[in-house]
Amino acid sequence: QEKPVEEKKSAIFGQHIQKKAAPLVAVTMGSDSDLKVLAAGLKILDDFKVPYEENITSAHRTPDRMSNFARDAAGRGIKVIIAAAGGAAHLPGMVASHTPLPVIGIPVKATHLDGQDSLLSIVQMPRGVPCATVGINNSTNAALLAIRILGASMPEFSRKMHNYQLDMENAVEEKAGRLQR
Ligand code: RP5
Repeated sequence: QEKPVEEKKSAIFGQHIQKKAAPLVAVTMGSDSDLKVLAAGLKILDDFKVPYEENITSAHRTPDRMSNFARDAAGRGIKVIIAAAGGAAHLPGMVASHTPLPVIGIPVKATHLDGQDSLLSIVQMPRGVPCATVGINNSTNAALLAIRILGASMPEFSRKMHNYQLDMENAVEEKAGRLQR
C-alpha cells in the first residue's frame, strides 16, 4: 500500500529523494480478519494524506506485543491510535491503558452477536481510562475523528476536514435540489 511521501533534496547528491513521512496515526487490529472492515477508514487516511502505520496486535493472542506497541507509540511520534477488534474486543481499551495518546476503538462485527458484543466491550470503559468508540464497523468515522484530533494542532488537517464537510454538504444540497425539480 502506498504511503504519503515527502520530497527532500539530498545535500550530497543534489537529487530529489523521496522519504516516507513519519506516521502520525497507528492503526492496529486484533486479527487480519478485521482488515476488510478497516479498508474504508484506511482509504480516508490515504485521501487526506495522513501518514499512518498498520499492524496486528491481539490483546489475547499476543498480549506482550500489544503492550509493547501501545507503550512505544507516543515516543515514536504517533498522535492517535485507532484499534479495531471483534468479539471480546479488549484491544482498544487495553491499548488505552498503556498509553496517554487518544485511542479510537472500532467495534467489529465478528461473531454471532452482530457486533453488539464488540461495541459493549469497547464502550464500557472504567472511569479514568477513556476510549472513544465509533459505530459498529464504522472505520470511516474512526479515521475522520483521528484527522479531527490531528487538526486541533495541525492546521493543514483542520483545513482539509473543513473542505470535506463542505463537499458533503454540497452533495446533499445537490441531491435535494434534484428532488425538488
Ligand atoms: C478478535 O477476534 C479480532 O479482532 C477479530 O475481530 C475476531 C476474530 O478473529 P479471527 O478468529 O478471525 O482471527 O480478536
